[in-house]
Amino acid sequence: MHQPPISQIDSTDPEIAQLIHDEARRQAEKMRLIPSENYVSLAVLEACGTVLTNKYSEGYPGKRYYEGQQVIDQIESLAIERARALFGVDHANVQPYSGSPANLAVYLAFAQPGDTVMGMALPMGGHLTHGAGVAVGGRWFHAVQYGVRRDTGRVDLDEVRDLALKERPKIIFAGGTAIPRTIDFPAFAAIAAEAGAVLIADIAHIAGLIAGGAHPSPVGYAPVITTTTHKTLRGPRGAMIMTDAAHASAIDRAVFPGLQGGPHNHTTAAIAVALKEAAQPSFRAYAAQVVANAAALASALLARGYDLISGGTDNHLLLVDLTSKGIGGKPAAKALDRAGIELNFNTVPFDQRRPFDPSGIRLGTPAITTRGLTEQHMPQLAAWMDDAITAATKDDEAALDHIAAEIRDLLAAYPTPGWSPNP
Ligand code: DSN
Repeated sequence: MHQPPISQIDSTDPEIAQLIHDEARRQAEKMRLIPSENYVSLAVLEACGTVLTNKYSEGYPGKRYYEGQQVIDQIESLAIERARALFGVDHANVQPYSGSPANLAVYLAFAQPGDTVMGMALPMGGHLTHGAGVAVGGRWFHAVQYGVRRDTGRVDLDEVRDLALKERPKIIFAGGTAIPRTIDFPAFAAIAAEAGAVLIADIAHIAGLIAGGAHPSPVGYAPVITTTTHKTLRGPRGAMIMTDAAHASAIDRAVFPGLQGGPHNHTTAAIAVALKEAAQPSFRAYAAQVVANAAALASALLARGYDLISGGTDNHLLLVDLTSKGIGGKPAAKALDRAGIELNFNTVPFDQRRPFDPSGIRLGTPAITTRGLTEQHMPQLAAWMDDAITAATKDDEAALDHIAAEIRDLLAAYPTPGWSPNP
């Protein structure tokens, strides 16, 4: 049963309704370890499904290009105030449609096409929008990229500094999508100041950890902070850009009218709801548990001989090089999915294989922690992963199906918000 109900879709569009039912069951029965995913609360789900989707509101509270903003202005103002209070920033723009448009707004605000920009290379753990050659940042700008050290798997801050001083980028991104270690925002800030660059902290993956006090904050170091709202922060699909006072109007102009039209007001309301949830004491406990679970899972995998990039994790995320296990990341991820363990194949630093068939897998604990799993479950999870990877190397599909059944049995005791198998 869905909550909020989808009885109208059931009667008017049974095909789509059935697919929503199927996806809800899949999310309930799988050990969801994709580190950028989560389960939002019922309140966030409800906000996403309201009449707020009917309204256009180009502009910002008090300065709109359409009438009828008496209520929408209040909703967006609340979302802004909650973001400011939660993260301790001067200014928040809650309108970016998602993380990629948020980062595109940063380019628009602080660089001209052809300018030098700098970010972490995608195969090293960075993000597509931080200067990768296939995306706008790499195609319209002169993007220079830093990585991690081969011996430690950690960001090489000497390389970052050397590159920044040599290339003098207009902007430097700190952050990424496959970084298992604490990001040293003070060090990045010192480098950016020396190089004359604007430091952009992309905290998409760790926003919930920062809000919950489980990762150091970039506030006071990075004048511009971009984040999605749906990863560890556990809100709806969306994004925010937070700034100090000096960079606020450049970002606001870049988001609208520079890049986007009307904000998605149902999403804005859901972001506001999620920000209120993230300000509760229970969210601090959640953030700490996400990190504790990841550490416990890392220990259990290390004990089974797995090669973790950087040797472990400080946050919610683990990056595993499967080379020593004799299997590529992609066949491993597919086998694990069949075994009820959902994660993604991923490049590892200095990967010798191709990006679509890389050596690693990436996983994390935000979603399973929301369901209530704790450190005590992590040795069993590591054992299931290990068994599934062994089964994959032997094409033992029966073993994979057996693990999937065991996982379904365990997870039945940990409900998902928004859906239950009972009619
Ligand atoms: N797709 C997101 C992730 O999985 O990390 C980044 O945008």
